[in-house]
Amino acid sequence: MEFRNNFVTLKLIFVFGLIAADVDLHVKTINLPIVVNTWPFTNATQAAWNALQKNLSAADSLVIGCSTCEIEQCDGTVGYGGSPDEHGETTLDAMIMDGGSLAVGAVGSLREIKNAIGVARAVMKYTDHTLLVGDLATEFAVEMGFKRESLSTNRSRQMHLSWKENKCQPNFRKNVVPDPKTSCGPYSPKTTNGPEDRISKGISPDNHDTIGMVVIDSVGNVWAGTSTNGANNKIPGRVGDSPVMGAGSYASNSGGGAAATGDGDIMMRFLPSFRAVLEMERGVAPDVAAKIAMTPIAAHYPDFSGAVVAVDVSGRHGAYCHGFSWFSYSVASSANSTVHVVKVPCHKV
Ligand code: SD4
Repeated sequence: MEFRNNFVTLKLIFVFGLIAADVDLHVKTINLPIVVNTWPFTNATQAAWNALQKNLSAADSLVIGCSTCEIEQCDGTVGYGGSPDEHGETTLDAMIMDGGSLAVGAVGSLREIKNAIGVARAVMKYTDHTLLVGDLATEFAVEMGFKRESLSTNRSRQMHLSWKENKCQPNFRKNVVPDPKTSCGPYSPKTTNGPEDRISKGISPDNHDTIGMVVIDSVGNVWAGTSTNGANNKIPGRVGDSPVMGAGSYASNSGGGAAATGDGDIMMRFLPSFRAVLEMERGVAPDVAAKIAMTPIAAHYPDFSGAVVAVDVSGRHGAYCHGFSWFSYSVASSANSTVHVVKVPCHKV
């Protein structure tokens, strides 16, 4: 009997010890609030973090963070004056998502408005829709008080001129005449079609950097968003992955948030941000969730370049990338409020 009592006591100590250890572990991994965004766009991270510190909502902080990149034209691939299309015009894609209500606001191929993330927020706030595109998205933005102005700059005009002088190379056309590999349009369909395969257009960290941001406030409200001027020399009307929920970004208060950057025409076929968040909802660590999300893309398209950054509801973060040599993302959190950049080596074929 005495032995039995001792055994029960020992067993209880063991069980409570495990619970205590578990609680301790849990407390240590809570790292909220947190701001994470793609690439070393640290001014954007800082702006969002400062906003959180002033008790602004996660939504407002995210809009402030992404707007900072739009104003600074981060890497020339966010905001006005970058990635001119075949006509030389810059158009913008952006989205914002609330992980609590799962509400989304997004704009695609937005013309003549600089603050695309602001317009995406306005779509969420002032409409029951999810995604507005093109000229009519501009009309909506103007109604909501955004200024209509040209998105072209000397740099974007020069980029477009160089592209035309280089026989419009590279471009995104296929199975058309004249041969899009050697000549500019106008194009018309070829009667006998060639291969449907898509060749990677040389996407690298130098020419293709969307800002994707996840903000989680101190009580666990998860918001995610993106803003980009898309792909260089795109066909006018093209919308990339960035404003597509689940592709460009995704948020869920029960899993976390994720955002993608890279070759959007490929990425949006796999909804990698949605997939990463689903994995985190099942308790998978962010870096593993990002890897699970990206692996099928690389299996189908070995030439593909892109990355997913993921943050779970405890504020753990990680990323996975393919095709680039490396990918980096910026972080500020309760654990380390100094904005810092995490560099991740990428998987290559
Ligand atoms: C797009 N995914 O439009 C975007 C561009 C981009 O990193 O990421 N860049 O395809």
